[in-house]
Amino acid sequence: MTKTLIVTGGAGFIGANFLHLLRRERPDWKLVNLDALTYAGNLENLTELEGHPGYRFVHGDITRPEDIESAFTAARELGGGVSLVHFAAESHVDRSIRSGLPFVQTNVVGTQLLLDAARAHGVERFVHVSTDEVYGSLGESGYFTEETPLAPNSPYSASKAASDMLVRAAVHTHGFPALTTRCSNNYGPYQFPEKLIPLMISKAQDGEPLPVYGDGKNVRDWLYVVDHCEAILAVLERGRVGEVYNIGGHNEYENLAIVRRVLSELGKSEDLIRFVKDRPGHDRRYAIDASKIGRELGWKPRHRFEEALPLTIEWYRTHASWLQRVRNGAYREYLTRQYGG
Ligand code: NAD
Ligand code: TDX
Repeated sequence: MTKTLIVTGGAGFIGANFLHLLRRERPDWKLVNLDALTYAGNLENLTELEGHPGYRFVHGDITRPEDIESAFTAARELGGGVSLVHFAAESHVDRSIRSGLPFVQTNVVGTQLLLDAARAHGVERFVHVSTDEVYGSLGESGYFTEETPLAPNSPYSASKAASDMLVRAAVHTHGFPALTTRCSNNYGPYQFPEKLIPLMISKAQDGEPLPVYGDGKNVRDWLYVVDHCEAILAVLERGRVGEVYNIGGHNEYENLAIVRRVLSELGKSEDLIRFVKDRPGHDRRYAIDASKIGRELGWKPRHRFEEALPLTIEWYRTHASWLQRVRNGAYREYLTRQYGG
């Protein structure tokens, strides 16, 4: 099995958790992290990896072919056959509603450039990290399977669906060794506090109002980020090339139930809840059928929501300075130090 891995977007939420998992579980692997450090990228997510001889950070953008080349050069210097796990993306639905173009640039154009470079360099395996949102919205019942037709509803999910199609085309046309994962909503350490759970934790801690979109009855299928990372590792090592694997935990909750739980864990009053204008085109319900990855790769989530949500809240409480530095912008100091702007 490959010992050198290029990870794109490793300074973001899931990518950072994945790099930490690999350091623990595959300590002999060499790791290259290619990340543009957009607002969502935070090198403070990776301080434990800094200076490690088998780890290289490449500050680069997947929409720039020369930056992708730099990552392959770093991988070559580390030696061994190369595989790639592709997390880098614009990932926030609300931002995509305000402005779709960066989503097309990174998620669509960036993914194609990465596929071209990875093919030219003969990567052994390429895991494309996608999302359940490409399937659109469910009614009261049913689950997304890998055969559910794609019906994305936001500029974010449309750009992810487009990237999935480009990966599919690379497999079909060029016999490129790619695999695609589609996971439900993640929560856990290092998540940027624009997403529901860390936003609500952060606001509740500060006694600020908690904005709940619409009637609060939209349903998401929540998975602890470490479970997602373990699933990606299983797909990387043992998945069948060309296949799509859904990942999820059968853990559906209405948004309002999540917000109430956060408040109750923190001992705060529900008076902080504010119902606000709905997200335009807001998907009603996501729920994943993850039986294929269970059957084929033996993966199943190890963390129960009832335990992992309190663990997550505790992580944000004990990492108050991480949260504060994200909220006040101090986590961007690295860029100023390095590049003077
Ligand atoms: P994130 O927004 O926290 O992190 C994205 C990372 O990508 C950041 O470090 C950012 O700097 C980097 N990046 C963005 N544009 C780049 C570019 N042009 N070149 C290089 N790097 C760039 O995202 P996340 O929540 O960690 O999601 C990671 C992946 O998982 C995404 O592809 C997302 O679609 C997918 N996903 C996320 C969830 C979830 O609940 N968060 C669920 C399913 C799938
Ligand atoms: O302030 C809020 N109030 C609110 O009610 C925010 C930020 C969200 N919400 C609702 C909207 C959604 O129904 O909470 C739910 C979750 O919202 P997000 O955290 O923005 O996640 P979602 O839109 O479901 O998308 C996420 O899951 C799939 C990630 O951001 C994607 O990257 C991933 O692909």
